[in-house]
Amino acid sequence: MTAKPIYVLNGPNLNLLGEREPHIYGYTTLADIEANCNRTAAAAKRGIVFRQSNHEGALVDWIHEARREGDAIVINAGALTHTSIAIHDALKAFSGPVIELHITNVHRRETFRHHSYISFAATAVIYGLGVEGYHVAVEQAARLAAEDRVK
Ligand code: CA2
Repeated sequence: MTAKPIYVLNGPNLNLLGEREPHIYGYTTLADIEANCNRTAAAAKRGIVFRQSNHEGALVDWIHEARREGDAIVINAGALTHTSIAIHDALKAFSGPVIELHITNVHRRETFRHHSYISFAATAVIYGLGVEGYHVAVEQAARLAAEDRVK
């Protein structure tokens, strides 16, 4: 069967990467990250679907789309990580590998960032590697998908 793409989904405010708060998130833009993810996926002979939204429902819809069209999900849900049972429930309905990703080490930040609804539905969690985490996440998502790994 032909390999389906890896969905790389980004939540609220991540469109501001590289423009605001560079002391926390660095100077790399989301477009740069998308280009890097494309390179990483291509090396693993995969495609990616790379998206960002500031709206919870859009992310839920894309997770549903990935149930039909994708082999794995990498998700940085932004602040929705800490609040969204809807994203948790949608991810639970996805049978392939899910990698939760955060640019920063959320456990060194405010306590409200320490809890994640996404982690309950994730295969693996990567945080604190900066934007390089996307590369690691896509590489590992491709590996897990190639192994036909389910959650
Ligand atoms: O570390 C991460 O990747 C986060 O998911 C980023 C979220 C934050 O709410 C999570 O706790 C951790 C925030 C993304 C907002 O990104 C911005 C980038 C530039 C300027 C302002 C916000």
